[in-house]
Amino acid sequence: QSIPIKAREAWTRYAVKEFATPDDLESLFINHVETTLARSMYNCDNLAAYSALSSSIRDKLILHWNKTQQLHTLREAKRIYYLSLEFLMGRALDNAMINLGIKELCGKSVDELGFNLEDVIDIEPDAGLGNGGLGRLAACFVDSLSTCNYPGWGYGLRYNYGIFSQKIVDGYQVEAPDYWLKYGNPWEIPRLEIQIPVDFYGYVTTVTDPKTGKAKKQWQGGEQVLAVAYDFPVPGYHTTNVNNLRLWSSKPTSEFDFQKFNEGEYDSSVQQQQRAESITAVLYPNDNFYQGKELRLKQQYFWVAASLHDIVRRFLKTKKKWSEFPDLVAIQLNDTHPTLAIVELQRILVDLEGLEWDDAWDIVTRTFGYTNHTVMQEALEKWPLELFGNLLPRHLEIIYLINMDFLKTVSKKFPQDRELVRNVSIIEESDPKNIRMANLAVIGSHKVNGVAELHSELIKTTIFKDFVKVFGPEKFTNVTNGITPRRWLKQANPELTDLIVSKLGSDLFLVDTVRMKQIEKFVGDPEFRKSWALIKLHNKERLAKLIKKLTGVVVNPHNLFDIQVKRIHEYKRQQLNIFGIIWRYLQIKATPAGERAKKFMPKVSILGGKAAPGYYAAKKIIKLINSVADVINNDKDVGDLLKVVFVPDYNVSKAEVICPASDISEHISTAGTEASGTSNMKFVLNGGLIIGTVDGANVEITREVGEDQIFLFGNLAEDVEELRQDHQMGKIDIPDSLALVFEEIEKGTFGPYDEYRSLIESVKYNGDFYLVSDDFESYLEAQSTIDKEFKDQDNWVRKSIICVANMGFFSSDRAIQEYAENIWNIEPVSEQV
Ligand code: IMP
Ligand code: B1N
Repeated sequence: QSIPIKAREAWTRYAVKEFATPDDLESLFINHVETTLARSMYNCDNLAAYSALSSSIRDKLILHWNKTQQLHTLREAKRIYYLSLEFLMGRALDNAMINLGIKELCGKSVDELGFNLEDVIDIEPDAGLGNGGLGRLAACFVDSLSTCNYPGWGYGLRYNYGIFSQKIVDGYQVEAPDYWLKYGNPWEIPRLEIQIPVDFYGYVTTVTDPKTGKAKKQWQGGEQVLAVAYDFPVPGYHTTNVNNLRLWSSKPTSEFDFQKFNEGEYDSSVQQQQRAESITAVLYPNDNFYQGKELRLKQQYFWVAASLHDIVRRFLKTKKKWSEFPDLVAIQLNDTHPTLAIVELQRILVDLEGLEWDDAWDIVTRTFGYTNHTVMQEALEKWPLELFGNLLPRHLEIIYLINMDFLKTVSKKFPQDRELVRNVSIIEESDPKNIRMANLAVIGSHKVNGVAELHSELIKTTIFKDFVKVFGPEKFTNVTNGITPRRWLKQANPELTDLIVSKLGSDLFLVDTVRMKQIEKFVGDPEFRKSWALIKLHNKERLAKLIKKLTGVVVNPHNLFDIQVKRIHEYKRQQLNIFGIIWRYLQIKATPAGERAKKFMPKVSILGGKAAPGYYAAKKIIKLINSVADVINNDKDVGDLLKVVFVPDYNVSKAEVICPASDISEHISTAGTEASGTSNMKFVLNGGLIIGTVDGANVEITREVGEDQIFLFGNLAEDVEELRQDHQMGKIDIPDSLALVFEEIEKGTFGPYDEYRSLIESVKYNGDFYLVSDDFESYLEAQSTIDKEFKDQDNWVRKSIICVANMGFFSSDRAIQEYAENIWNIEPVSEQV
């Protein structure tokens, strides 16, 4: 309901003004301390200061948010809705201050009021609503959508518990729950009035449509829960555009069962309530792995149903014809997790809105785009038909109909090819039968994209090769991932940012990153190189301090920092890294004490990352890393020549300290397995070089920065299949170096061998699926080249500068612009027009 015209003058007169000066901010801050928090200057700690500052900034964001949304609504601009089960946002305060351009102002005010801004920033818990790359990509994308003035919303789930926090106890990973909302969340706007009912289970009936007199299907749900909206404003940089991230929280329809309550059955009376609330209780902690749990499917439908309801409601307000839906709405599926949205929209259009099937399907396919993030078999979602049909009976019917239509056209086009038909079917005719979500996503979208060039080529020749035959290659495209330079350069590395600003004369390169190219011309300036090197040293000192605090290990910031931080996964091959470290250790030990200092580059190996709680091999890798660290760090023979550190509980805010501090970072997945990788981009953007395989975005990074700036090794993707087959036939060749490493582990140097037996045997006897034995020698060779090159510090700094200068391509702004132009067909909207 809007305000009558005659009252609007008063509204305008008393319109809320956003703070603009330190004075304004201080008064607002105190106001929040005294009223919002009900505290005073006598009991205001860092946490209260964080809440008050964040609430003050939130007020500003909300004003911008309102203006932005009004503008987009008024213009009837086409919006992109980015559906992702994960948004790994990290902290919001620092980022909000930077994007609004008020960090200095805030620093002054906070100081005046008796606080230190860095301490206040550090209080904030990470919003860890994601596992790794896929979730952080979604977070970078919403930042870029806002910065580039695109009308775009993210839709996700508001998990009460994000990704678990990792403790290391006796070298083992121990998981602790991450209750990130413990002290409330000043960044969210609860929309308690937006409550969308979502049905599960039940049955399908046939009813007569009163309008047409025709029979039609109707789903009668058996269990209902409510989806409550929580909005997170997403500010852009150098713009007042603020987009929205809407996260859904589940809640029961009626508080609890009164009948049971009155009958004295207190326990069972609250069961229904708990069932509803459990839907958004916790994020599934798997990365690149599919686990067919019913609760996960419930999460997916709950989120998809609420989001589509919201999107459709917003569209209906425009009073446009259904056929125009795709002109106002684009929906991007972040992996197959939201694929049910395709079915749900078809259901809304046919069952609820009464459209003809084919007209509805045309609208659906013009609306959706699908991004694939992995070709790993164990990550592909395949829901058992029974489980699916029980939870969503009408959706199963609709899937059958979609599949029937689709297979009919395929059979017509390829009458002889039974195998093709079998492969592209949504239903896997296995026992028990499965629903292949990737097939459904391809069939229901107008564009399918991979996330790096190599990966986008691979999906066309592997998992989707039959779909290329059916739809032609044009349906498949590439959008190489990117990262936001606001968080990953300006926020994480303020010193380097300032240096670049001082040379380029402005910070425009943070929104137009190809401008960074211009710093390449200062590579010959010794003063510039000196400043560059000094900043790297400062960043390494900052990390050394964090390492000391977290692990007690003292590392020398003048030594080579070699970093591998990412989820622990066999395909990412942390085992290759740790085997290499053991090799290096053995080499040091085998060298006479007097010659060691001359022969070895002093080095700090830093690893970090979480293993999925149920992933046995990954947990063994963590244990091995910690045991090896223990032995090496306490070996007097080694001293400063080699230190090994496992950083516990790797997360976004730690990444912001770690990424600027590398000399070398490791991106060493088996070729063809890492779809893109995005931390590779973060490290290079901060002036670290890379050791890597010819995989994912490493390929394009090499093209941009030049082969001399990267240390590539290992077999190529095109050779992987054959090597695996050789292994299967018993042809496995363990090089002497690796055999030596294995012997040392077998000897018990790092604890009882039984602990690591499975890790070694998977290489020696179980087919070495990840090609550790094939790539080990060439890995060591690349490492030895790094040692040599790092000696020439000046030359190293030149390479570092050339890297940063040429990383402009990897901005998520560029990625978002490609999506906008080639997939979404949306335009930026700005007030100035
Ligand atoms: P929704 O589309 O109802 O979710 O509204 C999102 C936001 O867009 C609202 O909070 C308003 O700020 C804005 N908005 C929605 N409808 C209108 C309108 O008719 N005129 C101007 N702004 C609107
Ligand atoms: O997505 C990132 C890529 O940079 C990485 O290479 C890729 O591994 C990652 C199921 C996934 N792919 N698949 C997942 C995550 C959670 C889950 O439940 C799969 N994550 C990726 C961004 O494109």
